[in-house]
Amino acid sequence: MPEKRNTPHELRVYKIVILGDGGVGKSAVTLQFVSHSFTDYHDPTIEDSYQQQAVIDGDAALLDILDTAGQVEFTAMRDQYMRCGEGFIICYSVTDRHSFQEASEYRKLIQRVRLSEDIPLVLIANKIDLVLARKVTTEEGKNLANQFGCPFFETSACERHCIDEPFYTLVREIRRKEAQGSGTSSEKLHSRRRSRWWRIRSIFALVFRRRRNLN
Ligand SMILES: Nc1nc2c(ncn2[C@@H]2O[C@H](COP(=O)(O)OP(=O)(O)OP(=O)(O)O)[C@@H](O)[C@H]2O)c(=O)[nH]1
Ligand SMILES: [Mg+2]
Repeated sequence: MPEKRNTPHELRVYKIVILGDGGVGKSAVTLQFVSHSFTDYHDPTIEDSYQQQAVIDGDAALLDILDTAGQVEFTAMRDQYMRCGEGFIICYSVTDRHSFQEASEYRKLIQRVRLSEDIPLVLIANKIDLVLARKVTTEEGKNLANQFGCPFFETSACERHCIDEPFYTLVREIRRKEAQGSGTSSEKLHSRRRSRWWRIRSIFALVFRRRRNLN
């Protein structure tokens, strides 16, 4: 009998969003992960998405990665994709202290949009090959990740150092959360509120339609 194989349709898709300040290397890290390549010029992203299959702990996964804009002029869609992401990678550059400080702002933004503390998250400190330009220590990165309660990795997209681990770890975090149950109580409340709002909106639409028909 032929061996049963997973078709792409049977793959579990993991929606991953990568966030961080402009120029920290979000696109470079993502491109290294999906295509093992690196470009040394900065082409500011508006929004790109990539798909990559992987077998993680024996289970096949399709990582659907949204590479977002760090430049403020391109961030209009931010709330929208924060609502759909199942897991987030926050990236800063060890050569840019401001990007490190902004990592906390990205975390707050996720919590504000999702109304939850328990969203699968990984923190990465990129550009560690630029040793002489380093402004943020490993210790500071670890402390921030402890504060976030999330895994932490130091990466170099340029040298392809520690590129796969953050993505694999994030999938594990998503799986762990799924195994614990379908979402926290505040998330459930949020989705209930959304459906309640949807029902109220439908009732109003019906009443207005009737009144219009009567006039
Ligand atoms: N030396 C070194 N340079 C890097 C590394 N990662 C990215 N870069 C460089 O940093 C610059 C910005 O990288 P991008 O990946 O475009 O940064 P980004 O975060 O996607 O920027 P936006 O799309 O504008 O938000 C580019 O010139 C990259 O070549 C790294 O690990 N080491
Ligand atoms: Mg980019």
